[in-house]
Amino acid sequence: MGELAVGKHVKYILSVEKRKDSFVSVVMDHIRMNGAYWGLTTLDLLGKLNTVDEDEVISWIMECQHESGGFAGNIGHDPHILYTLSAVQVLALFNKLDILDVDQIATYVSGLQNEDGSFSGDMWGEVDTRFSYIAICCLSILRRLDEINVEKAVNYIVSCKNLDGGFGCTPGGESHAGQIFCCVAALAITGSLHHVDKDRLGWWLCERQIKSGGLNGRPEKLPDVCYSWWVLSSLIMIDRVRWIDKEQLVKFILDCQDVENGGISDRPEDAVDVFHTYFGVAGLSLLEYPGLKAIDPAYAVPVDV
Ligand code: GRG
Repeated sequence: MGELAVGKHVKYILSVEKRKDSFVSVVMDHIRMNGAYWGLTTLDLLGKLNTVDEDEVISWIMECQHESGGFAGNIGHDPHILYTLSAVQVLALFNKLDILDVDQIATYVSGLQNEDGSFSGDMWGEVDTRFSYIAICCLSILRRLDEINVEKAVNYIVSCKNLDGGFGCTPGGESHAGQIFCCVAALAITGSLHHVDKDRLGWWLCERQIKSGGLNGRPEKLPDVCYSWWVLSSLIMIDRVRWIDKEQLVKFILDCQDVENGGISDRPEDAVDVFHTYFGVAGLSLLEYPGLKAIDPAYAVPVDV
């Protein structure tokens, strides 16, 4: 089994930021705040956050904030609850939450809660359990969970639980590992994990491991490095991580590295990107790979943050 190419991955992440006119940068322009969260959290897990210009990052983040309190994916774009969480998470990495107007952000996030307890992602109203997690995680980091109706938020998430023990986007939606992470983490943060059928969900989640050692996100689908995060963090939160073969998963993630130019891809031999580099390294952190900072499975930031 190879080793994690730490130096190469650091170089890769720093180089992505510099290639502003590349095809990838152009098509990712509107979600740059997400890219910043993935790239900077990876650097922090690798112990290399000091390789970036902190002041430059922070002033760009603050330029993405709107009067409503919400943050956009980049300057000149519309605010969304997802980029708001990413902005808060990145500021937390730099221990700079004190520069935020917490009341303003709490008003923005709590204003997106609907009558049935669900959350919309922005003013256009799409509802999804991803947004329930994001609201709960963001307000909890800012210590403002009391701004929303937590009981209704939890009841809505529970209404998205399926007979297989998993969770979907909305009531009746198919169980998917990404949504399961969102629902389980939101329930963990609000102290409501008793709503989860841990054995049933643990079984569904550990069935995601296929022969190559990698994990898929739902039955009959291809494995993808990102599920090393969505599945593993959920198994840890429900205390069933011993049900998968950790060594095989470490091997799968390491096989997805570009050991020459850095970066991690979804599957071996595919093209690398920052999203999979982050979730690969975050997965290895959950697997206690040597030399990496530990990451919190619910808040998705290093434990020391
Ligand atoms: C702070 C970690 C963190 C997350 C913020 C945005 C979000 C909250 C969570 C997203 C959860 C989610 C739905 C993840 C899945 C992403 C993904 C790879 C979707 C691909 O879906 P399909 O149907 O792929 O294309 P499959 O693997 O099912 O074929």
